[in-house]
Amino acid sequence: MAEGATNPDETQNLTDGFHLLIDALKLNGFETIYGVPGIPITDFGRMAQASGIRVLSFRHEQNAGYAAAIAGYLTKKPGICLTVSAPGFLNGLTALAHATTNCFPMILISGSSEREIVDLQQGDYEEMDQLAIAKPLCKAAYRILHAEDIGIGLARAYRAAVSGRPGGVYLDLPAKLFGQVMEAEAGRNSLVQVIDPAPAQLPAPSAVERALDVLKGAERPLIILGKGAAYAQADDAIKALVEKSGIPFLPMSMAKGLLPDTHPQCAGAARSTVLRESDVVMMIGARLNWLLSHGKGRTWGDAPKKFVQIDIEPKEMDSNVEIAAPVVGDIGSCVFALLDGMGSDWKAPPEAWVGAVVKKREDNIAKMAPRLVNNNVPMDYHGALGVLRTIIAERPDTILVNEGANALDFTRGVIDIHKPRKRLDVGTWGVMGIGMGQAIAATVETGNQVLAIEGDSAFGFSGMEVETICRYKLPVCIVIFNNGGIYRGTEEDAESGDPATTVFVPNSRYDQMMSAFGGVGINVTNPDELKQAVNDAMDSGKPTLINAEIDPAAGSESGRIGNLNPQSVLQKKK
Ligand code: OXT
Ligand code: ADP
Ligand code: MG
Repeated sequence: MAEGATNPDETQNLTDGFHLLIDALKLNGFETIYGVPGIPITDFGRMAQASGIRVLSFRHEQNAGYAAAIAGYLTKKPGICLTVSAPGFLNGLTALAHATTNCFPMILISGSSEREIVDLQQGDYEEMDQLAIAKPLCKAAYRILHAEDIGIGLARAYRAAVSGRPGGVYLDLPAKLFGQVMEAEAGRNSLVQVIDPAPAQLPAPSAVERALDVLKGAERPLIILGKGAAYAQADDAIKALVEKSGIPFLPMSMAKGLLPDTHPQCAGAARSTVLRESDVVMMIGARLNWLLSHGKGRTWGDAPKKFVQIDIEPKEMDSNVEIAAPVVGDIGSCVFALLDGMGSDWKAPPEAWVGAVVKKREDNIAKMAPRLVNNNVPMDYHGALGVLRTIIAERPDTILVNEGANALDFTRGVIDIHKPRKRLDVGTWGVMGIGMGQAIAATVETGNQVLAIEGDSAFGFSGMEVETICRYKLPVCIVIFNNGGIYRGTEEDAESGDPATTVFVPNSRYDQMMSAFGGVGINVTNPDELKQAVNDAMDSGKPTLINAEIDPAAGSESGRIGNLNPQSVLQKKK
């Protein structure tokens, strides 16, 4: 067989769509596919697995898609999700849109029905014009009709996903394509190895100079680090810039750990103070969207503010407020240029500002400390998180996956992250259901242990993937903060006779779901038991699910974002 080719029929000098796609993926270093098999991609999955690509089979495409999206975030290489046509494609589409919204590179590859029948709407098996539906929800969408275009089609998808602002790409593969036969040599020659898929984008020197001038004029400067900065993997340069500047930094949720949350310049525990009081804010890979109150209003205080923004996407500038100093380029190049321009005589910000931030941070940390050592039964969030915070400090390479409302917000505030890209969560949309997909991909891509802290509602969106975790024997420890419902487990509806819309079966035992598939399932009622169970799971590396009984009354509506709920003036909330 010719070197690098996978097709046993090459003795006949022929290849086909199946093998060309596998060869194209391998040529470009794609090692893992996340998906769900079925017509017309089952054989492709089998052949890919036989060829040495790791093909991880999920229970639902949405979870495979979330896995692919986060794989893209963690590796800077698009995660691949493979689905069947119409319903499988639609299941994967939510994840593709999520990837695009979050700027994660991902390629959704879906089999599709025959074009001739779809276009005449003659009712094919799983008929759907998938390309048209995908287009508005992703960064780019392509269809490959001929085997000789597989190489160029994959190359286009790869480059579109990672270059510029990363995002999701859809690749439509009609069933007929897989079986198309062509000369093996011509097939080999049609493949494309993508050179420099995400080219460096250098900022203009004048933009760098302008940014430094604005920073130099600051009395109360602040740096905000977003998940784009974590994605960029320019960790050392960002650390050097922050430390050389002496400016306090505020990490967005998934940027926690880019510099440790325990770093002396970290202002995570003084969030509202630094947003309100700062006069110059430098955003690095973060958008001024809802998570930052769009850069205006009460959160940001009354005093005028100047923004410096580093981003690869020029259109991001002035999206919500005026950006005084836009620096467009990739974060690594921009940060290096800024560092260079700062020279050796850079002046640290005024001591009054730095000292005030440190004081606020220490006050808030001291205020929280006693709540983290409570031994209440049933547990509240803080008692449970106190022990988990220590475990993460002792095992800083663990990747923390986190979703829920109170389960999300309290965890984000309490658990310090110590290394880059070790916190994964609901992202820009605040979407529930990312948990198990992220947990699986995080360990598959990095080899690290995963601790998933999940609200009981959040877990339910992807809970069936515990079977996947058991099947592949993954070192994932899931802790369900089980408060019996969405936000709280206490609501009643006296009028309808049905349970209130936010409550679940009380005292559910999610741990038994894990035991059903041969994993370790444990129920815990206090922080000591929780600590023991998580440490055991980490030591053993066995798939584990811990049902942590949380006081059903401990949470609040929508966690920290209850203010986003519209209010009826006609009906008082119960
Ligand atoms: O500075 P101040 O004084 O303000 O204090 C701040 C920090 O300085 C301080 N802090 C600290 N103090 C001491 N020590 C330390 N270390 C420290 N660190 C910080 O603490 C405060 C707060 O800091 P924080 O959190 O940084 O600041 P703040 O103000 O909260 O930040 C604002 C935001 C907006 C940036 C932040 O709140 C944020 O990132 N929020 C994300 C919220 C989010 O995305 N939520 C998820 C969506 S909610 C809802 O939509 C849900 N649904 C509907 C649904 C969804 N989402 N998706 C789908 C597909 N379908 C439906 C559902 C179904 S949630 C949900 C399920 C919920 O039920 P669960 O059972 O899963 O969960 P439970 O609630 O647990 O029951
Ligand atoms: P957060 O939610 O943490 O605030 P966002 O997802 O809102 O972060 O913002 C991430 C930003 O980072 C996006 O505007 C995106 O264009 C940008 N970005 C992503 N990767 C890079 C990169 N390599 N270089 C520069 N900017 C990047
Ligand atoms: Mg809950």
